[in-house]
Amino acid sequence: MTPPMFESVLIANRGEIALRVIRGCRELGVRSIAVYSDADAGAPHVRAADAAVNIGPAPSSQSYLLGDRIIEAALSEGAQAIHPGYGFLSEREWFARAVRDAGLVFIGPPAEAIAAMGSKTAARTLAVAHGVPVVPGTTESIADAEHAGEIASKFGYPVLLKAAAGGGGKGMRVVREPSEIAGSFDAARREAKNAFGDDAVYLEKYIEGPRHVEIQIIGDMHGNMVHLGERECSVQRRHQKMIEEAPSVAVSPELRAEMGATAVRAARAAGYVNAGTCEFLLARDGSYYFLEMNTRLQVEHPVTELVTGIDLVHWQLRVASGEPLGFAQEDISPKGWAMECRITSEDPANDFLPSTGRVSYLHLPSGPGVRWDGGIEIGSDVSLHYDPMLAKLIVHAPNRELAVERMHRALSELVIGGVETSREFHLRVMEDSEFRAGAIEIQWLERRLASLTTDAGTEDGAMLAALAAALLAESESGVRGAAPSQRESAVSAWQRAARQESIG
Ligand code: MV4
Repeated sequence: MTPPMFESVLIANRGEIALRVIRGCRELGVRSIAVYSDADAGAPHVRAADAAVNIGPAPSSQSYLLGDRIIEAALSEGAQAIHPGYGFLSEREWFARAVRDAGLVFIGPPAEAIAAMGSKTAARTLAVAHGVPVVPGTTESIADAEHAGEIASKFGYPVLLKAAAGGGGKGMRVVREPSEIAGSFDAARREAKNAFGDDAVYLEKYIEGPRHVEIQIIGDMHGNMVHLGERECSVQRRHQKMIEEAPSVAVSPELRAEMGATAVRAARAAGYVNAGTCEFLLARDGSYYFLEMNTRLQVEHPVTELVTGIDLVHWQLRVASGEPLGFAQEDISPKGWAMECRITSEDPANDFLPSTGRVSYLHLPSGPGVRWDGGIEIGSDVSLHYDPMLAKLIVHAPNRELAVERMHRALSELVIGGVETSREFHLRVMEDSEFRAGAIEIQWLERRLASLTTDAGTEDGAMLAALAAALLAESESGVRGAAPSQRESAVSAWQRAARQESIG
């Protein structure tokens, strides 16, 4: 007997992810209840939902982070469950517990699983106990600088000091020489104390030039758990991912099966249910190491949905309501290639400075293999209250080369007026020879950034005139949107025109 689906679900989030979850609810016949801050009274997610509740002023500390108020809203609106999205309350153990204690279902893992993966050293210990490979290093925190020196010598330089309470790269320090260990240890401790209120620091061997590869898993309440393959997330800047893809050029079917089984083992060890992601470093020599587990639906989940055909939000709702998983491991294999660009209100020409303003114009890409998961519309106010991610542009194509070409085409259709965005930057990445060759690792973007953002002169008059001339020439020759080889000549026509303009 299949248990009934929820009648009504509250979505404790905003922006694109709130809309994504509302869409999933609607498709399953579930009534959706939005929450919103004063700043979001006119936001798209409020109108998209079947009902909406104001939860406070604009700052998220007075609205989207107020767990008790959100639970009250869920109870008063008759919801049976709360979907937290990502960020905000999604990985707070106390919130998952409070939702459960209020007699509601938290659409995510049990509070105990969030706790088990919350401390990085606890997660490492759990992994080791279950035969999941981790980077060589300590699991205990290090008492003093002298001890740090002894351990570093034992593992060999370079080493990486990490905050036990950390994650997301805060409080990390690379140490390349014995002379630096004492100073770095003290600094790492201070940083950890400031950032997390906990000065526990541990040490790992530093892996040079790895890829960030993560495995999506999903489990039900009946002991079934599968992995949905990997996502390649190496294109990041200051620990903010910018482009994600599935599959990864570095992962063979054999490695996928092995890392997938490893991720399922780690998740099972934590008593995991619902959707989650195990993060790994994939080293140049093909060895891989478990880093941490993200106990939520992630921003980049759509690339996995596109290559597996599995709707992760549907299955989050289904397994949370008690339904068993409707597919087994052997049913899952990635088809084609998916890629996602995070469209943020940041100015790449200005060191990715956040840009604010009102969206004055919006033209969305469409056509074959294009998906837009957005949270904005014309008239939306982009403020500094919330995350700068406005939307995700996702494409699906038969192979990576075609996915890159399709992403370039889709980005070139996209127009956002009123705020600076990362669109232009993404266009340049799609044209980059190293990116096109798949030669990416976690330091790639920061190394390549200068050449991707310089001669970004499209804003000066000469370049604009040149662009207009080139576009006119393209439209006359019908080359815009044509095959890659032809587009190459359009680019050089553009460059020729630009050069002539600057000479003339
Ligand atoms: C590492 C590493 C190299 N060696 N650990 C960064 C965030 C946190 N999740 C772990 N991180 C790293 N741990 C060892 N032993 C390099 C990183 C790292 C990184 C990892 C994933 C994605 C982006 C990154 C950017 C810089 C450093």
